[in-house]
Amino acid sequence: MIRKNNPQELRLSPTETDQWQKNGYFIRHDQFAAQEIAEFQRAAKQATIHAQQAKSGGKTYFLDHKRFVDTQSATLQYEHYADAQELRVLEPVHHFQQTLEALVDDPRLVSPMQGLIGQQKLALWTTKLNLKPAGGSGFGWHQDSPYWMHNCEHVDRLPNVMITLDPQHETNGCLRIISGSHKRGILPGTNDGTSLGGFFTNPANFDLDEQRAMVVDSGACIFFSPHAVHGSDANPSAQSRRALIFTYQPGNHPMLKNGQIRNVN
Ligand SMILES: O=C(O)CCC(=O)C(=O)O
Repeated sequence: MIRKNNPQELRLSPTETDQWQKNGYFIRHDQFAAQEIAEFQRAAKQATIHAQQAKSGGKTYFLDHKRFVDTQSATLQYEHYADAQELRVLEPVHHFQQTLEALVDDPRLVSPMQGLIGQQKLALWTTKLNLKPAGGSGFGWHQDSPYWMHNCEHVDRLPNVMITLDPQHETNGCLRIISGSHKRGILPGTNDGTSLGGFFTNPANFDLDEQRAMVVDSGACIFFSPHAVHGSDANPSAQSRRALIFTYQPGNHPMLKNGQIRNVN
């Protein structure tokens, strides 16, 4: 059942607070109606078109043979096969489309985030669109906090919410989280000599048996800690597995990519 836009009803429940502390994540199913999800899907498509159009003026670089393009307003990550033209991640994404800009202020995201961050006044840290197209690549086990700690002094207070735009199964590369891994703060990377290796969590520091597959329908919200070790498999299915990930922070602090302050209304 979709919750009403009643801030009282949207607050963290004691069970969710408990799950957050114990597991580093919790899930709310059925947060958005099919019509809203269809609108987010349309907005996501338009955002990728606009971002791809802007990329000719951007700066292209490769890390471990993976292509990235930084434009004035976003970073585009491409799929990992040679000469891929297909986008894998667009960050940030909300500013490309009014629907996504408005979603930043949606009480279904903001109210629980106020509880997780522990204050009313919030700002946005970053937003991502993970496209995971048919045949798209997975994400190795990592925490977000090691990526962010150099740009932020409150890295413990950057909770994520994944808003699912397609059903997510074990067979299309759903998000996986190592339950309880957030409790140990920032963990060592793999240091395997690659450029990105340091950002992938050293497997000696978490227990794979504690992984939980986030099997949900579209319209779900998966709230997870910036310290939670997480990742996902590739998508061998014939359909995309799209998701938005919005990350919030205490108010009046600048966003990750553009340094602007985007307070939540
Ligand atoms: O979309 C996914 O499956 C994982 C995303 C992820 O780990 C990330 O964006 O940091």
